[in-house]
Amino acid sequence: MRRYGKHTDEDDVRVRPNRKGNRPRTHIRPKHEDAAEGMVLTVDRGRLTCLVDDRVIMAMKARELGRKAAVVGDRVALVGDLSGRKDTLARIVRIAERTSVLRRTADDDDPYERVVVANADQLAIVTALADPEPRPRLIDRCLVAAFDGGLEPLLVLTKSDLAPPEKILELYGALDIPYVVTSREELADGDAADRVREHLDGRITAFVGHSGVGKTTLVNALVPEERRRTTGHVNAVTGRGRHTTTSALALPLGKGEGWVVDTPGVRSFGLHHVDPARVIHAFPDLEPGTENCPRACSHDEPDCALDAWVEEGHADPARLYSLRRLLATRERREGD
Ligand SMILES: Nc1nc2c(ncn2[C@@H]2O[C@H](COP(=O)(O)OP(=O)(O)O)[C@@H](O)[C@H]2O)c(=O)[nH]1
Ligand SMILES: [Mg+2]
Ligand SMILES: [Zn+2]
Repeated sequence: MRRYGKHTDEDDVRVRPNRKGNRPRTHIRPKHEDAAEGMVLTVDRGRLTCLVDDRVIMAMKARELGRKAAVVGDRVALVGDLSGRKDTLARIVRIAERTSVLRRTADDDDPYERVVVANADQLAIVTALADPEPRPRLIDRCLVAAFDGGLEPLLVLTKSDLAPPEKILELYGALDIPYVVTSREELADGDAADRVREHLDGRITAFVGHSGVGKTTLVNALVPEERRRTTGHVNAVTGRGRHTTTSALALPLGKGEGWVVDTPGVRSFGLHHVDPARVIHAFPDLEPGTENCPRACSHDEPDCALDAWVEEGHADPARLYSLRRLLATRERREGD
């Protein structure tokens, strides 16, 4: 069985996700042999909305889980009242091993890390081309979190009706990260959703980005209201693009077509949990240039080979600046 290193110490391995259609393999705990398998759709003050078969069920975690917390995207085992009727509450008795973990801390100095989404395959980093202005350093931080958490990045550049994408694409085009550019017009005629959907097929995609970049608008364009209603989320989504996004929220694209996870806007993406030595992996345009670095190079010292790498035109100077700034904020607090 594949183990995911440090992710497993947080949650005991009890149930495996029922990915390939075979029955979930349940280990130990004969106590809850009859537990049903479900997926956490959203969390609100200790109440977890879960999908079991086609039923939306409210649940809380069982005492035996101790301090382990289930998050959106978690595969869980549930017992108790699974009817999904009003005012019923099931109990979550197990959390399955996670295939990926998107984590963030409030800032780099904050050791308290929260798991934003579990089991996502892809991280859609949503950036508006204007209103609000793109913030490459936030993009870089999201990229680090994606690489560190085992998610494939997807760049979604919204509001191209307000500003052109060229400048941002110059910075990120070299990274071989798939990207989609969307506009208000394309949102209206369905083209935006179609083009984003091409990247979502069958996978769980978490949408992150600064507040106001258009995450909820996009997610709503991807998931018709009809389907939002069947998973009971229609109350959380009020009107066009309006959404009181306080917790991540998983929405189904359709049977076997995957999931999208809307998340609350982030101002910063703290990376306290990421080993600085791993940060460079999120800079594939710079990483090959570190071959000539001195051993244990901080990449911010006179002998660092990255200056030459950039001078030779292998990467954009802005990217090196961004890397250095990110590494520096890992050491001391600094605004983004
Ligand atoms: N001009 C323009 N506005 C957009 C576009 N996408 C979303 N918006 C607007 O941007 C605002 C914030 O959108 P919202 O989806 O709530 O952003 P979120 O905070 O990232 O979820 C809303 O007023 C949307 O109508 C776009 O492509 N072009
Ligand atoms: Mg939103
Ligand atoms: Zn170096």
